[in-house]
Amino acid sequence: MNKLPMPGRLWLASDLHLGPETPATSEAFLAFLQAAAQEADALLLPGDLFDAWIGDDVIRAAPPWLAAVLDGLKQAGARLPLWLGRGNRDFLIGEELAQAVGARLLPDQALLGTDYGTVLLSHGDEYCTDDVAYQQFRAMVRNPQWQAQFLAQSIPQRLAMAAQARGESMAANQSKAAEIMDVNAQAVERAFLDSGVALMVHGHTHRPARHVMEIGGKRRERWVLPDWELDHAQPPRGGWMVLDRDGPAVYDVEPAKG
Ligand code: LP5
Ligand code: MN
Repeated sequence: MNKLPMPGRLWLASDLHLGPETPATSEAFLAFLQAAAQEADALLLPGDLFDAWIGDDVIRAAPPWLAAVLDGLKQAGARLPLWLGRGNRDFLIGEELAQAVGARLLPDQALLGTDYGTVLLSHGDEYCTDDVAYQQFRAMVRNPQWQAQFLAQSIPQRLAMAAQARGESMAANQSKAAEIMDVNAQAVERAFLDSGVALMVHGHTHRPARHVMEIGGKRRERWVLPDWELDHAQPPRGGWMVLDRDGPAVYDVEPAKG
């Protein structure tokens, strides 16, 4: 794995799940982007920025909610290094989107050379190996042939398939045991040993936490980023990580007043 030099004060946020039905979350995210542009040295968004991403070609005729998000990303991308990762909802993010907003794409497992040492950053879904049905779905949709066939369909067809997949996913999750939808301890251990890092950061599970453990005779920390939900949850929630020479810290977002 190549290490990406990532000096200075990093801001990280994942699992925003932005879409046409998340105006309050989008508004909080746009404010967050502006704050990042002022205070951070780089901004990293390691997956599920979008609720469902059906292909970069949607930006050519972006609906208003998306145009606003793209505009905010573009303004941020013009002021600081902006990195986009792919999650399980937006695995189809590609170069067209990245270029349009002045971002670079993160590899699925990114080694970051930070002022706090080397950090392993990912979305996190790859470590949920107990969720066999999900891993089968992941293998299918990560297959380049499947992606080419999916992208060859019209936007309305793809939107309909995405809606169906979201519905089936929500139904499937109702009947899964909670532990199955968390990371697998061996998968985490392997990631620590293979990468050699002392700090791993990911999102996806919506279980924000700091886990301290010893693996291979070395102290390791796994930090889980929070998801954002300022439209349909009471109380609204969301947050981001600041990672600098002093290590990681997580902050809650403020819902917009008004
Ligand atoms: O996303 P979330 O939080 O609900 O649950 C995830 C896992 N589910 C997914 C599936 C996505 O939500 C689907 C939306 C992707 C939109 C992208 C657009 C491209 C369209 C793709 C069209 C096929 O990631 C869920 C995990 C959970 O995280 C916790 O880790 O458990 O995994 C599943 O729910 C997988 C299911 O168990 C089985 C697969 C259901 C989808 C079936 C696809 C049907 C396609 C129909 C097309 C006509
Ligand atoms: Mn996710």
